[in-house]
Amino acid sequence: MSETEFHVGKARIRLVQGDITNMETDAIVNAANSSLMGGGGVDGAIHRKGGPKILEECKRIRAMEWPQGLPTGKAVITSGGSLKARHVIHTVGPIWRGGNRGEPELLAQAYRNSLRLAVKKRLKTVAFPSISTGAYGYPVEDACRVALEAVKDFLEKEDKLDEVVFVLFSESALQVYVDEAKEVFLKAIQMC
Ligand code: AR6
Repeated sequence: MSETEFHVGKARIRLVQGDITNMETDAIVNAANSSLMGGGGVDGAIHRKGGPKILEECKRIRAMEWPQGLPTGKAVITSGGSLKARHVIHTVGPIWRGGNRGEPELLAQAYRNSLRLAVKKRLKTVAFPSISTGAYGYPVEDACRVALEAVKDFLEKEDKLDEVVFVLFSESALQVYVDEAKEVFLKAIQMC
């Protein structure tokens, strides 16, 4: 097993460094904000490369389903526009406010609700960025544990996904995720 690849049931979890907009998974997840109208970071990159179709669909979702904005932890889906991925799942991670304002649970919800939506749409492969760890200021060492645990818990209960990829923008973020993934995934195996 390569050190950046782990398994839960029949699903594979991969950790890679790169730009999520290049992924060819069925869906890529966007670390959006409640407005769903785009922004900086990974959100900006997805809308730039995916083209105006994604924003049009986001506007429709706002008008039809979430006129007040998408609440933190929830997820919605659009097409991938001109991206290689056929779909974009937009979720809103929590803004870091010191860790005692429900941030871990809200971050876990963002991952869980994104995966639920992927299963509902019969998608098989999903790529995530490191939600909340840019503009929203969530320390990556804390966020990665929440992210990996949430994905592991989901895959233990649900066997319809083939692959979940974490796409980390920097070498240092990748290293933090790899170290934590060894704790989260390999410890569980040793305990069995
Ligand atoms: N591919 C993969 N990861 C990326 C990419 C990319 N192309 N670009 C940035 N990252 P952020 P957040 C990493 O700020 O913290 C936006 O303005 C980045 O290094 O994109 O959830 C939204 O509109 C970091 O590790 O998302 C919201 O207003 C991670 O993605 C707000 O930022 C997340 O950084 C959301 O903040």
